[in-house]
Amino acid sequence: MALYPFIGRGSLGSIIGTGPMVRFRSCLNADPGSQLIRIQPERVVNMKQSFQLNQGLIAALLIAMVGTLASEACAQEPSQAIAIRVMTFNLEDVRTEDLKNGDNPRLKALAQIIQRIRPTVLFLNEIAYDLPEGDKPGGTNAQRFADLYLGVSQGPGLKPMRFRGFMQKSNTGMASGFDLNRDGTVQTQFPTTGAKDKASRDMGRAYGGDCWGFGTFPGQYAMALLVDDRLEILEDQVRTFRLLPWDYIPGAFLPNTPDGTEPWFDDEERAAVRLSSKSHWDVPVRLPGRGDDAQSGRVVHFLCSHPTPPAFDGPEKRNGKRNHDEIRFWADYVTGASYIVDDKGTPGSLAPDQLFVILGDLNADPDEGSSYKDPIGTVLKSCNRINWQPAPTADVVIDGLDIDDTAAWGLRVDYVLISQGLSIRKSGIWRRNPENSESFPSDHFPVWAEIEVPGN
Ligand SMILES: [Ca+2]
Ligand SMILES: [Ca+2]
Ligand SMILES: [Ca+2]
Repeated sequence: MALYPFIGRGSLGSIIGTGPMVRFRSCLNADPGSQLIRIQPERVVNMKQSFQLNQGLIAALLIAMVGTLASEACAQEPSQAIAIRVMTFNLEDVRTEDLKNGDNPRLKALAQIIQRIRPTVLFLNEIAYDLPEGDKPGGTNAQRFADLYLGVSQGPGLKPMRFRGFMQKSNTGMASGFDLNRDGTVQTQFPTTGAKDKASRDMGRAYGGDCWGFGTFPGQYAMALLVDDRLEILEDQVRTFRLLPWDYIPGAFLPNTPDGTEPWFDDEERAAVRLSSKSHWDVPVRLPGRGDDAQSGRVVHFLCSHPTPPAFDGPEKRNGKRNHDEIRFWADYVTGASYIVDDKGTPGSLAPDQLFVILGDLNADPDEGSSYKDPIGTVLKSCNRINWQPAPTADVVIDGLDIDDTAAWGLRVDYVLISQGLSIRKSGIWRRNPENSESFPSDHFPVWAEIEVPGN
């Protein structure tokens, strides 16, 4: 029997969600000898009910389901679609020192939540990019989080998960050498990481305000994409847009001084100022193909970013305007805009036939908050390449929060948005506290979606 690569490794994701017209292929473990499992419609598990179960029961239920399904080997014929579970989670300022070992209590709590949701593809916001030191390469924090926390069971019944971590440089906390916040000084010194006194806080703010993207030390608030380690990240086709000048966008909302008499950035700054406050990534991932033909698997592009919050600025709204244009970039990228150049100098946008998922904390809510010109509602929602869906909702009600709010301060800011050609079978916002905890370990709640990818 041919071995099929695996989606979701025994997770809820691999074994829920078949409709009468669609069959999913799935294997239940990665060991040689894995069998192709065709999921029968009667095996459908109601996701909502599952999530409403006592958490302790979920793992037991999963194990039972896996056992049932694993015994049900089925024919090798290629199926028509694959379900993947995609998740985005702002971890709230995870730092390199938190990743020294696997013992940090807050990170263990974050990992426990991830192990309950069990995503196939996981995008993380606010995890520091570690700089290279001597022979040590930079950007190892993604894999460290994967190995030290997700690779270890975080509770009874929770299986370890194996991910490939993808991480690239971030503009956050990287000095520009310009007085970008126009406070009269070019700040290039950052305070000791973790110092909490007022002088250090002020120094951090002043430093961050002159960086390419706000950060109180180099690499703070970076991003990571974690992909089930049996899926292939097409590394040589990854495109990053960290360096793209903001000024390249036709009609960019570059700010003016509050009295409107002159541009906020002078000519030299304007030519250099970057659109992306962290980075914008297009990470193509190949899903399992037919039989031994790995190349036949569909490719999904994960479009990852973390636009700056439309706040912490002045009446010139430089952050609000940047937030708008950072979000607008994705609509431009998927509809053939001609101004786009990636960090390797290659021009061009995403080919029109490609499948994609936009992921991340976009720092904008379409119906409240302080966004500049509502980039979610006006730009993304009307983009004809995006298959706009109702907002995911939470199954836990919290006083003062709307059912679709993903941040503790009451906004929908975290998104999993799909392209035309993809569909969402189920989605949700996870608000349950970790076991034995009275609080949630981040100021954001993760958003997940079961995405159906058509076969070739
Ligand atoms: Ca300054
Ligand atoms: Ca809202
Ligand atoms: Ca709200």
